[in-house]
Amino acid sequence: AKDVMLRDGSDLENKESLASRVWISYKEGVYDVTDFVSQHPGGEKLLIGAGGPIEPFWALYAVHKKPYVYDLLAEYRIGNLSKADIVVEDSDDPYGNEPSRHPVFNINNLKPFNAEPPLNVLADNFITPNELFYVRNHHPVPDIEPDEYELQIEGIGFEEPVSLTLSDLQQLEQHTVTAAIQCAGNRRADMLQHKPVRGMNWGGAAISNATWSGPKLCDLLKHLGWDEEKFPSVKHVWADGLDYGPDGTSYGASILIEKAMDPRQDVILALKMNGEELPRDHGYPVRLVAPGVVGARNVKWVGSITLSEEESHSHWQRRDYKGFNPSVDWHNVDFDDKYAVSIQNQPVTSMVCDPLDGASVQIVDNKIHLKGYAFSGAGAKIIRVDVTLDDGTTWHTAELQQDDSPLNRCWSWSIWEGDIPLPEGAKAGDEVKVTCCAIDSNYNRQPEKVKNIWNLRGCLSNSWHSISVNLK
Ligand code: MTE
Ligand code: MO
Repeated sequence: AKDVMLRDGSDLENKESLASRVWISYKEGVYDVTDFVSQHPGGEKLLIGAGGPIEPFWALYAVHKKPYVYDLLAEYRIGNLSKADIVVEDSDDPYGNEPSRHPVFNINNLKPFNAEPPLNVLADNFITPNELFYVRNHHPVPDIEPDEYELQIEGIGFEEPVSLTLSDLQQLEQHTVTAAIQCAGNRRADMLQHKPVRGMNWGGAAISNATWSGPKLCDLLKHLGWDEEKFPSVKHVWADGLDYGPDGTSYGASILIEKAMDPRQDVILALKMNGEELPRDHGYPVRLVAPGVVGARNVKWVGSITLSEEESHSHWQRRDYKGFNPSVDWHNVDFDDKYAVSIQNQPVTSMVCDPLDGASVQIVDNKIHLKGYAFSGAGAKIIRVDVTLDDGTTWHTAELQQDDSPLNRCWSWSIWEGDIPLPEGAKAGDEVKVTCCAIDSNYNRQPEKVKNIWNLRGCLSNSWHSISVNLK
């Protein structure tokens, strides 16, 4: 078995190349993962451990240590290590310098840290307090010295990268926008109930609402003398983070030039969140806030901005966060398909947050009190949230708490609330199904069923939300 391990593993040049076969060991098993690596998004992460035990590398990617990965690996097993060769290496924990977090979080994954607040806590605040704002990290949180921070601006129109300090950014005109950020995987748990998907098992609280302040990206580029008219070939603006994975790649994504350069689209380089400096978990010291655009493009710890003809080459832009026909699954998925478009703007969604599913609810005057959030992307404001307690026979309209933004330039979520009349004859001891559906200013409404929007990565799970409550 040792010979097998060394065949490629002894040669550093070769071991990262797919031209030859790639071997790893896990516990006592030896696996030929060549095909796994090319067929699974993120599979190339295995390459850093090629030619040796995979355990120390998986310690960095705890999220991969899920039973389905073991199942997937099983079919690539080609043999066993001899007893003498079984070594499990220790590695320094790259997650040794994480910020402290609020104990109320439901933690989906510790390393990297991924957590959401309980739904009924989330809906209590129109502006989510910083310490309750959901966290979605792909890497360890970088620890950035403000004095050493530099933002590089580069790409088409810049002969050389321009470097800016934090105080350069602070001296530009500051804008404040109220914007919800939502993960593409929010409510993935609902999609899972229809059919298994691959991804972090988020409930409905991978969305939060904050006020963000900083210079507009378009103002910054104009300030540097960059003229959009002169460079019509630029179609995408990349943002790359200063958080790195074990293979040295940083998190990155891109947004469209139309979004970035239109002053009314309110794309900012946020320096503040709810009036305070950004918390480390949310991108200290600088974060791209592209309101109305899916969370994944709101790059934290921004280290560089690149103007390009192409969208970002990052894994998260091209091999993740895309939607597919419900009949596409892992055996026939093609992330390069021309119809597999990277998610930017988000569709309309809503949730019942309080009470929680399965809770007991007090009847008052033949009504029950319900509360939740509603949100839509691309600046569409929520115009109505309808609620039914009898499976759609009777709909009631909830009250909305909103900011004062116009109908087509709203980046905030809405909190909905109401004393909703019970169906006739409903009494204490009964179970009632509660369903909500939001409508946005484009008169788009949520799809009724999850079945027809199911996709293998569990993205954009926005069908009607239902819970059951017990009347008391
Ligand atoms: N930016 C960097 N640099 N690294 C990341 O891991 N995660 C993205 C995005 N920006 C991420 C990032 C994803 S997928 C989401 S949903 C949001 O940040 C989460 O933002 P939050 O942690 O402030 O809620
Ligand atoms: Mo996300």
